[in-house]
Amino acid sequence: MTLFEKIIAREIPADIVYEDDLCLCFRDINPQAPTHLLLIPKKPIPRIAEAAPEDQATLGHLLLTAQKIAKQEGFAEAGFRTVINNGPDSGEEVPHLHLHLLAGRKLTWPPG
Ligand code: D5M
Repeated sequence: MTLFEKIIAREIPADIVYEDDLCLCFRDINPQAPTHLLLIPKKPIPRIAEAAPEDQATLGHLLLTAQKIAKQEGFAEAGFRTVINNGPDSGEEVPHLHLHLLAGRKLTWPPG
């Protein structure tokens, strides 16, 4: 079981900001911006590269939920960034698909 599955199962504590049948959102333990959330599907898809056609609805739901959370947490208008790391070169650490939601400061481009 990955770390994020343990958070879904409430075996590890997390600061949860949103939950529904398909996904869970909680604060990143090592924030890279004033607001740094992780939005994960409850289904343990390891990473985008391993998502299947049957995951289409879940993947779409994640993006629409990101929009909902941005409004709920009050950073939709100022702007935010979504990041999905995939594989070794990206810096992916936890093999359970997660969208980073970063907000609360002017973000630079290109990312590091
Ligand atoms: O991002 C993995 C992210 O997961 C990274 O930003 C730290 C975060 N993390 C690690 N452990 C925890 C716990 N226990 N709670 C909250 N956030 C956590 P990646 O894209 O895989 O590099």
